[in-house]
Amino acid sequence: MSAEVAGSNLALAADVIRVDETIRSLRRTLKEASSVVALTGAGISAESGIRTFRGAGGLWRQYRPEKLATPEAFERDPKLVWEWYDWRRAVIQAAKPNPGHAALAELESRTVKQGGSFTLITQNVDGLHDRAGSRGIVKLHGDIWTVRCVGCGRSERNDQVPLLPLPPHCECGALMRPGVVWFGEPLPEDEWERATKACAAAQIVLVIGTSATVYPAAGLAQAAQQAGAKMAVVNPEPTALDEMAEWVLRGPSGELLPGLL
Ligand code: BV8
Ligand code: ZN
Repeated sequence: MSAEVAGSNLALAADVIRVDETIRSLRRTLKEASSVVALTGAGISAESGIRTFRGAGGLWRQYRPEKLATPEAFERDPKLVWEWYDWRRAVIQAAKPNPGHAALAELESRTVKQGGSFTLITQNVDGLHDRAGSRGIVKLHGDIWTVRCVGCGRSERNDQVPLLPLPPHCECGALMRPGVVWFGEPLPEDEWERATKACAAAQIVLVIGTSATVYPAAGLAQAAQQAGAKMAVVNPEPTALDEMAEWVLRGPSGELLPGLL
């Protein structure tokens, strides 16, 4: 074996040891923690086959978010926006929660069993955390499996795949829209309230699969850390939060999170 191959194998081995040590240290701290917050983004669903927004092959590569994920876009072309969500719902329905979602659900039940609190705050709208068994999920950006009236705000669950070709009308006469938070729209008050409260009391904040670029969600991890929480980042790529983190697990969450149990 040539010297550089031996060298790179050694470096690789050192990396694996580093990740293992980091996981062991985080696992120990989680065992003793009585209040844990997990903040997840599109990356935790990547291994379920759901495209992220900004990565290679990401949704925002093919579509411009301003073109589709805004109230103006829906106002201008309700059919186009409705079809985009219909397509995403079909992809999500065919997807399954991956070991990363399952590990968070298990971590939650262990923390609660030992008398602690565990709050899962997600930016995702795909509902995979619900299907993995997580409880009390804080959905900052809504839920792709609900529709809401533009007029009276009435919201209902809708699991239809495919959707009707056009957005239906509510009894009040206004159009129904996807029950998600678009750019330029405020986050749901009660969800934001729950998220900020949990972050203020957290001892550990796990930041998983998010580029931390969309606000105000992205600011929650920092808020938790400023309130005294230790931060762990789980992401195959570097993020702006890495330098504030006590633990950085460099890799896919589906592979790394089960190691925290
Ligand atoms: C608001 C639902 C105000 C819809 C979404 C200029 C500067 C700063 C802010 C702004 C600005 N201009 C506008 C704003 C505000 C804007 C914003 O932050 N824009 C950004 C783009 C700059 N925010 C808003 O508009 C918010 N509202 O501010 O309202 C207000 C207040 C009062 C009254 C009126 C108005 C609303 C934002 C919500 C938008 N809705 N989603 C839908 O899904 O269709 S955002 C959507 O994008 C997601 O929900 C998520 O939040 C975001 C994507 O981020 P990520 O989840 O992090 O995904 P991303 O692809 O970016 O990254 C994936 C990560 O995973 C990567 O790091 C990758 O490395 C990693 N990964 C990949 N594979 C894996 C992995 N990790 C682990 N394992 C793997 N296997
Ligand atoms: Zn209505």
